[in-house]
Amino acid sequence: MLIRVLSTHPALAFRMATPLSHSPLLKSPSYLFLRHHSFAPPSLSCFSSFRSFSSPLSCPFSSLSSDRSSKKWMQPIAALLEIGGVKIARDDVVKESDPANNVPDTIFSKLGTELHRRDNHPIGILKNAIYDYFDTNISAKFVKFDDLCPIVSVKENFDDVLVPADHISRSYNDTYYVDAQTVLRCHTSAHQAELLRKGHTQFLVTGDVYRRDSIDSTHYPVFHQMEGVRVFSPDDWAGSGMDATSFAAMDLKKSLEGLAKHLFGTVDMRWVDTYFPFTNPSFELEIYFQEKWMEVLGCGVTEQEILRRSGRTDGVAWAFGLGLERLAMVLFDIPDIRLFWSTDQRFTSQFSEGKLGIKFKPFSKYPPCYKDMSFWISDSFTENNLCEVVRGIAGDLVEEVQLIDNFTNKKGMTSHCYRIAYRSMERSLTDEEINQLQWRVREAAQSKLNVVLR
Ligand code: FA5
Ligand code: MG
Repeated sequence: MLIRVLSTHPALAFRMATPLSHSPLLKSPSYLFLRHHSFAPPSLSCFSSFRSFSSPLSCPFSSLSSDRSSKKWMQPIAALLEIGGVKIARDDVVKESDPANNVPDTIFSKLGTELHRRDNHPIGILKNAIYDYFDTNISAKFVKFDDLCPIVSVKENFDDVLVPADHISRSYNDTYYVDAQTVLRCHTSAHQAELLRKGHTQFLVTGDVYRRDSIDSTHYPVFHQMEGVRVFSPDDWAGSGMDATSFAAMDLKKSLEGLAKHLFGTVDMRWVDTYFPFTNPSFELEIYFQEKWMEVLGCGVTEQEILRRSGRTDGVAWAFGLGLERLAMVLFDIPDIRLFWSTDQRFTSQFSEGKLGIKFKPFSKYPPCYKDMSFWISDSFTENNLCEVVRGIAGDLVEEVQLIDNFTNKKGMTSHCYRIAYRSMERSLTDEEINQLQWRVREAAQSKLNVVLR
């Protein structure tokens, strides 16, 4: 078995040389934690008042269950879902009357699906294969969590992992807020601090995570991550001849390269230096897939402050966050991230528990249909908001939303042209159906995004 690890330098040089405002890095929240920008969401000026939830590792709803009468707004009307033993109704998550709430029904409908807990689903098969690797190849025993509630406090999602108060990832544009103090977790790192505080030193957390994001074959607003954390004590690195940080970084890369080898055998991959608020140094791993470099994970040596707050002043730790869909795309040769949500038998029947060697056989390839849409943007326009509107109308029939033209006229008005690709994974779409979708998208863009169609 062979693994080729390529130099990090080309990507690093590219990232350094690309002006921030033109950088593709900023386009996509998959780089959510890369950079630190100010934001000022007008409707969420109350962000600075955080409320923490007292019940460790529990859903905010469970900590409220004993106090339902005084929290009328959180009372489930009808219990629709049960996650980690907590009942959650639509009205607990989608609150049209709360200006701080931006969770649409399309997102609520995915809550509780828990693809990672289905042993016959590619995401579940991959999770089990990663468990296997940690059980058999790493001497330390990792404790596994896969049913922690995805509704977490702002404190858990951001503060506890040192995300600065004005970091872009906290914005209404990037994160789904249930209310001003509660979010759908946007990464499994939301559970790190709590588990460390509880005394865990080696653990894996798998779960569904939620982000307002762009639309293409490797981005979806709901996806799955696996977090890994390992804490070392001074005895572990004493004989290594390395300082604690270098030792942890070395062990981290070795563990993840071993994982890639375990999953893929031969694959082209490279390490890229990056930035996260919660690790230093920080890295991303990219794998060559479908003729492009695809980022599959972020990781690094845990900031000492996080360990200090959990009462571990003498240790050093590493942490990683794997993008399970991206890894499963490589493992099973799945070309489009929407397929993970398909209930079409022609997709689901191709996978079975414990089978890693399977390559997905596309059961059909219907042609895409492209529709362009040009408009003058307003100051508040964002691409994520447009994507949310398009997904709200076309659901999984939208394959990609791409900015293809962008100019500012002499009066200072900026025009964008977006190309929307519609394609079903399961059937042919009629012209009439697509025209109707496009018409509704245009109407909604105008009424909800304050843009002027051209
Ligand atoms: C994080 O989420 C960090 N919490 C990871 C981490 C953990 C770093 C611990 C250090 C220590 P990032 O935003 O890069 O980082 O996301 C991690 C991975 O999730 C990405 O590499 C990618 O594989 C996947 N990912 C991100 N956005 C999407 C998306 N919209 N759709 C599918 N996968 C995504
Ligand atoms: Mg990233």
